[in-house]
This record gives sequence, structure tokens and C-alpha cells, in this order.
Amino acid sequence: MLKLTINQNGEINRTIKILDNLYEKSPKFKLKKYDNYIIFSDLHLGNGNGNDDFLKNAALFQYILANYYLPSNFKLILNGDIEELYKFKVNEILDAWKELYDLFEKFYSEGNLIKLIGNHDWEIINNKSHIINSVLYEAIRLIYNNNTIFIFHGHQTSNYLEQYNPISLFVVRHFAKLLGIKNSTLNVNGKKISITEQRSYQFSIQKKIISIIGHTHKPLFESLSRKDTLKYYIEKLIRKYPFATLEKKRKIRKQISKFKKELQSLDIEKYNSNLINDNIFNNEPLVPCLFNSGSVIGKRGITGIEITNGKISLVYWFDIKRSQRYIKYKGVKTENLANTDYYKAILKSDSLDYIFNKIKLLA
Ligand SMILES: [Mn+2]
Repeated sequence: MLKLTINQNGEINRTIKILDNLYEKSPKFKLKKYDNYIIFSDLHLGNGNGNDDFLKNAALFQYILANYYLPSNFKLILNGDIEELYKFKVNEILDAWKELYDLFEKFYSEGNLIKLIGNHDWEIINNKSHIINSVLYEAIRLIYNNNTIFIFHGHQTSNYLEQYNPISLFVVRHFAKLLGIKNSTLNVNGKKISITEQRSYQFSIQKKIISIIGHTHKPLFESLSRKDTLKYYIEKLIRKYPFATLEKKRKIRKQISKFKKELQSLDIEKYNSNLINDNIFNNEPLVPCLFNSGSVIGKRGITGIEITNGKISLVYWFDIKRSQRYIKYKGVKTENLANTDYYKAILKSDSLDYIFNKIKLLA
């Protein structure tokens, strides 16, 4: 395959066609008002040793599945890059994480597991080594009052070579392992994030749908990153400031410095450039159509997207021994799991009806 320079528009149109195809052939599931869904992506399960990216959040993840999502009868959507097959063999993974697969199987046997493939685990199609891999999807649609939530991993926005790169499969498995290179550094870069977000965003606008992706490891809620959200909060506080009482002014200053501190800590983290970032400051209204569940292998914790009672929420699970950021944090509700150090923070939440109305008015 010879690929010469294709202009950006041509590339986007081609991607829209790919996504359209994926969309049309994806199965539909009815989302009822009282259904509970949890969407996680990017577990990158390995062999349980030092260069297994899943290892650091493994205990937390297994705990919340077993003691929170399973007993509350949630449907579990695993949105791609579950097994890390670039670096490890299927059998190594199954041996290392047997307890976790037993949990997945519990969801599966209740009819509560939907597993989608990503670019790091697509090979599993040829190796259905576990019952939970007997039904795999490339994408699905949740239908909610005639509106559509389209769920896919996100690698489909790249060209074939970038998506299923056999060379990188070889290189990564044989050398990255040797050198102890982590996934996060290999796969998450600004350019990839920006292309994935931009194309999924354009597609969702055209279709007037919500899309939920993973792949970039960067959480998004209503097309906004945490960084954009913080900038928006700061701006709102600054507008309030001149009219506030002295006591309130003091509180606003304190709040702004807290948001600034979080913003600065995000800056030194990975996600810098992406086009959606720029979007909120140009003239186009930002359409709240793109969501991203982030990843299960975050440095400080796990992000996921919950759909409960007609609401969609970006949640963040963490161990208070490792992170206290969202404890007593304005606008963030936290919930402690009884007798543990584990907390769930609801970073953002909104009703689906409201979001779909906004999409229709703005798109
Ligand atoms: Mn991926």
C-alpha cells in the first residue's frame, strides 16, 4: 500500500465514511430509563509483572467491580484495549488475571457484559480463548428515546496502518518488553489524541449523536477535557468576583488558586495539544457530543463513564492513600466505599435529554 500525501479534508472525509460504515453495521441495544451502565476502556492487561500497566490499579479495579458494579446490577461495557496483545500473549494474560476474568464472567453470565475490541486486542478475534471473548463487537449503539449513543474504541479514526500496525505489534512485543517501555508513553501522544478526537467529534456532529470512545486515555465529557472544564470554571468565577461580598471574594480567590493548581498539574501531564481545546476559544459553539471514558490505568486512579437514571456521568475511582485531589473539592461529589480507602468522585454529570437537546440545537 502506497500512501502519498492526502490533504486533511480528504483524510477526514475518508474517516467519516469508515465511521459511517461502522455505525450502520453496529447492533442496537435499547437503553431504558432505569438501566445502569458502566463503561471502562483501556485496561491493557498484561502478565502481572512489572511492565504490566494494569498492575497498579488492579486491586482497586477488581474491588469496585466485585463490590460496587456487580451487586448494583450494572451492565459492563468494556470499550477496547482490554488485553494488551502487543506486549503479551493471551495465555499469559489469562493466567495473571484469572480472578478478574472470573468477575467478567459473572457479568457475562447475567447477560451484563458487552465487550468491544480496540487496536491492542483485535487479535483476540482469532483466539477466543475465554468465554467472555466469544461475542465481540467493533461498535454498538444504545438507543435512548430515539436518540443514539454510539460506542466504539476510537482507533477506527486512523488509517489501517496506524490502526493495526503489524510492525508495531512485532516491535512492541519483542523490544518494548525488554526495555521496559510502558504503553502510556508509546501510545498516547498529542497528535494521535487530536486526530481521534477531531474526527469522532465531526462525525458525531453530522449524525447529531453522542459518541463515547476510549483509545486516547484522555477523559472527555461533553467534548471538554478536564483542562477546558477548569478554564471555564475559572472564567465563571472571575465574572462573579466584582459583585461578591468580601467574604465571598476571599472564597473565590481560594477556589481559583485551587483550580489553577490542578490546571498546572495537568499541564505537566501528557495531554497538551488537541483541536477541541482550541475550539472553546474560537467562534464555533462547542457541541457536547463527544465523551471519552479515559482509562483504567491512570497514574492516580481509574476513570469511567456511568449511565444511570437517564444521566451520564464521568466518574473517577481512587485510593485515598494515593490521591486526595478531589476530597472536599468544590463541584465534585465523593463517595467512600465502606471500610475501604476507595472513593468514587463524580467529576461531571448531566441528563441525557438535556445533552441531546443541546446537540440538536447546536449541531
Ligand atoms: Mn487503543
